[in-house]
Amino acid sequence: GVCLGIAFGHRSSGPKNDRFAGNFKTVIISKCKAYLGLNEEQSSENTCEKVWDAFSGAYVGRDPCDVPMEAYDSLIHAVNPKAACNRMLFWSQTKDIVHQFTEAKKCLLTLEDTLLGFIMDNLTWCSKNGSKETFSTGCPGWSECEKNPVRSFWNRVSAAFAESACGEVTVMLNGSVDTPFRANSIFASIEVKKFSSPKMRALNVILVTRGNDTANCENDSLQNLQAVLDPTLKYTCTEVHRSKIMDCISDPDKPCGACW
Ligand code: AVW
Repeated sequence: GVCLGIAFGHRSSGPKNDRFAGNFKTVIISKCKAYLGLNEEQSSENTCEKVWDAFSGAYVGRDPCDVPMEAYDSLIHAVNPKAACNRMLFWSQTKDIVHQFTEAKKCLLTLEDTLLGFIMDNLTWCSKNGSKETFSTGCPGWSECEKNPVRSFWNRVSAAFAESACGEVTVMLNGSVDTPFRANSIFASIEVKKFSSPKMRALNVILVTRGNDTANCENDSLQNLQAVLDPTLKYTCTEVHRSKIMDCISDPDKPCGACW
């Protein structure tokens, strides 16, 4: 099932749209079942069918540049994920390392380790005005139009994930770029705005560095982050060399607490 998902995840190649359409549902259902099988989460016989119905209902038959994030409201309500207090890991410009990390250590989890994030990660989809089909090629790119089905999905699930944030929250940011806290990232434009105390207590930034690096915890963009953050939240920032995290990932005996 998971392999099938990966096989259909590429945008540039793949079968023609009309042959793909029926398979996209199969990909979603099989990734959904694979996730539920691996994660002891309470679910019923028809959970994955409900996910498909709510998911496809958001964009099927609609113009691929006119799917607002609210279209996925009923999907969020259908799944209603439970928050993992003190274990939530946000990220921006650090996708590869965070997912290697959560794969190796179970102490923290990202949006892509939750049901909806897991199912849709690396997939592209859209429909057309008046169509009943799902296509996975010829869909608008991320920035081609704002209200495309993929971008609106990630905006909506990210908002829900951040809204549920509780206790101590971690974010891994990239210290090898000029602007680790990028204004039009999902983390800055959606997630940070949803963080609120007292449910959430603290935001702990892990700034991943690589020696002679461009950014440190004093970076201007991180000053902006502190300025826009709910002032009653505690804020910390720790610079951690990438190799220290990589060592931790490759050593199963190293507990999470030893990674930074
Ligand atoms: P990111 P975010 N063009 O690393 O904070 C194409 O900046 O946004 O992290 N694809 C894009 C673009 C773009 N301009 N911008 C974003 N993407 C896609 C959910 C692309 O697939 C989690 F909870 C890229 O790899 C994190 O805390 C991905 O979005 C947060 O949102 C991430 O861009 C990460 O989003």
